[in-house]
Amino acid sequence: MEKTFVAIKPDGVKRALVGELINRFERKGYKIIGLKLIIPTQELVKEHYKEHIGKPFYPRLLKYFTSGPLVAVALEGINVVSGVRQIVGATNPDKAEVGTIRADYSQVMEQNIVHASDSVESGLREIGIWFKQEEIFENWKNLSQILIEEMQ
Ligand code: FUP
Repeated sequence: MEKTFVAIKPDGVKRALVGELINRFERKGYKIIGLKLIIPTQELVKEHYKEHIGKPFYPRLLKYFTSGPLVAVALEGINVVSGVRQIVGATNPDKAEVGTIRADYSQVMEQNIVHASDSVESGLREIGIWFKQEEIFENWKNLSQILIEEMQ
């Protein structure tokens, strides 16, 4: 089963949108396998965004991510990486399709409210960065999984 990493960024937490945003993923049927509130260290964010080191927007990105608690979420589901990226929408909220989280809840790319892994490999890598092994709970089935299995 595919896994992905989502972060409700500090602006999402400050705007009291945590429940609303997590609900978007839960109602699709994705299973939460990891969930916590965390103020990341600069080192953690540097590891997470290592492909952006040296880019002009990087210092601001680092400041934004460490500016307050964020909610780290690990999700599991069928094609969950691309499915979550669809729900989240394009990086720039101006370009994001109406109905996606970034289009509906944000105005600028620098505060685009959520992060979602962009590939299966990134998902596993990012879950490994943000969660300890004992913080991941995979060995249970949510209702969507049970219903999908019943049809097979
Ligand atoms: P995404 O995978 O959609 O989160 O996008 P990227 O990995 O390309 O960018 C990571 C974060 O850097 C974005 F959420 C917003 C920020 N960013 C900027 O602030 N300016 C840019 O030009 C590109 C990205």
